[in-house]
Amino acid sequence: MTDQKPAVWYEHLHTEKHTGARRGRIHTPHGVFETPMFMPVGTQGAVKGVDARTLKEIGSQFILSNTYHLWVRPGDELIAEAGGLHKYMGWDQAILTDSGGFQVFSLSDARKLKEEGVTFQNHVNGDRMFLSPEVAMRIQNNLGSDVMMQLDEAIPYFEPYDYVKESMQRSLRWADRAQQYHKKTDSQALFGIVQGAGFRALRTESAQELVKMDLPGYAVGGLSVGESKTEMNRVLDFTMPLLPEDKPRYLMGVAAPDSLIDSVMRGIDMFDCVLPTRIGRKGTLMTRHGRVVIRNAKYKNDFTPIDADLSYYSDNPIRTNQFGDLAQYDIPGFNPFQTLTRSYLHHLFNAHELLGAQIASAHNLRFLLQFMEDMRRAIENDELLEFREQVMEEYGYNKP
Ligand code: PRF
Repeated sequence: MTDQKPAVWYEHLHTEKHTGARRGRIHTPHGVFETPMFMPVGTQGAVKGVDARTLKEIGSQFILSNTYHLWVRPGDELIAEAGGLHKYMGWDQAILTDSGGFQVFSLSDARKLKEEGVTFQNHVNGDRMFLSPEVAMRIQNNLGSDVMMQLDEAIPYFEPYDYVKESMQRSLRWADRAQQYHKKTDSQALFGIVQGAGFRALRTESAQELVKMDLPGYAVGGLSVGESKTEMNRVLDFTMPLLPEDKPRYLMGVAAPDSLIDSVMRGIDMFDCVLPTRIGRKGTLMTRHGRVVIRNAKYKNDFTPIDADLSYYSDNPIRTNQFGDLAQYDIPGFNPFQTLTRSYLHHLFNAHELLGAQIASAHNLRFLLQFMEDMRRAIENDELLEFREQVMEEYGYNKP
């Protein structure tokens, strides 16, 4: 028995007194990052409209990319030849790759699901492809991500019990096969994904079996797929206590501010979602006071800042904490969210200038990253419930 740490491991710093929310750090081969965290999504090896330098300036830690998309185009072997995904895309911090399960089930046509894996037609050129737990691992090994996700089947929340059970148990067998295949455990960590829709017995079986496998981290999948917030919280209420406290816990595909807080209160450390960049590039800003649709005519003559509440990570070096935030950047300069006006951003969207989509995407990511920084501080100060109340009030969730 050695006590050698896996490639990715969780360091616990503080438990919030009133809610049990966790404040910690995740150690990876590409740095140490503060939790709870939000990971911007770079599906095709690019966070849409936001370059690596800007990502750092706004305080990104991990980013997420996708096995499925990079496999289809440009190909995982090409990326391996280029020296791996970090080098290929110029990102020297941590990368998590999703396994392709969710994307195959949401994007591709003519799927055939078997015990062995899933055959489908890709969405780019219609070629038939076969994805199995082993293929997903081989691709992620080629990409060289810090965290790799097991192949799972992402099913709609309201499937009947018998199907959810069959699917969840298959995903467990796929986790086992992924673990058998994975050899690069010193440089890449494999996370398991708890499934089981809204059924307590199935979530319990899934969590317990995955925990027996002693994986370095666990995700909760199959949520935020159409069920209500109450239902999501209920699933987290009975699932989270089953996961080990000394490992990272990741809720896949969530970015609504109220859900981020509610999930952190139940013990989640990591999130990702396409929402901020997807709505940003169409002209919707996520702000502390709810959403702002910048194309709206009322912003034409609005010479107030795009978002007066938003710091640029680099212009606020006092955003440290009692633990000493490890992810600090000292890049002097310009805060576009405070310097530029809503009128200007409205104009950019009206004139179809690319810069509009870029600024709004970076804005929404910065909003969520700053939101997580504020949440981390609230946990450190045992004030998460007050933080929640304030957010619910300001964001307008409490209003009828
Ligand atoms: N599985 C995988 N990726 C995902 C999900 C899942 O269940 C979700 C569900 N919200 C988002 N992304 N592999």
